[in-house]
Amino acid sequence: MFELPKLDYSKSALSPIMSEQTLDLHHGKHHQTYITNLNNFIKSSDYEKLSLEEIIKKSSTEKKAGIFNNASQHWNHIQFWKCMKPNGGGKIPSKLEDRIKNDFGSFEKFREDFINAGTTQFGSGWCWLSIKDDKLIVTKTPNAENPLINDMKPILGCDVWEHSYYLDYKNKRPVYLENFFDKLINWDFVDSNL
Ligand code: MN3
Repeated sequence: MFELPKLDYSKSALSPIMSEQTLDLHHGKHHQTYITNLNNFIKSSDYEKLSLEEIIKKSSTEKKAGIFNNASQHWNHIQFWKCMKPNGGGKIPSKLEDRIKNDFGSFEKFREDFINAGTTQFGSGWCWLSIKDDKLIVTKTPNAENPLINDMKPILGCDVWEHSYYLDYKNKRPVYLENFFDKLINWDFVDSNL
């Protein structure tokens, strides 16, 4: 049985960049619903004993959409909450900065690529910084999809489903992404995923 993880910060701690109301709904309702659905789907099946990552890969291969969508969204949100912290953004650890400069040319280029990926994801989905073949890469995915199924290791993800920003930013997804990037990202957590 999977359970809703506690946040490392209070629900008002990211305000006004991400409001308490958004976190209440997003963490307490949306994320909880994915977990409830996932638990119901895998109950008494051969998925029940697997780890979350194993469930994601197996359900993707077997095209079990109900299991995949809810398992992948559970993984995505666990990481998303950890990718943020109060007074985030700012200086990034030098090991991560060096790799970003090496693989994107500059930190600014990486920032632009990441925000652009989130902005251009048509409809619901995610934008990511992942490791693929030992290189950092920015991608976007639709709906619940996680880069894990394409042999990438996501180290930073941003939720661009409307439930993630509509209360705070209405239709202005790019403004949400800029604020997420500049004021919320927990770079120490991203660095720890390298
Ligand atoms: Mn979400």
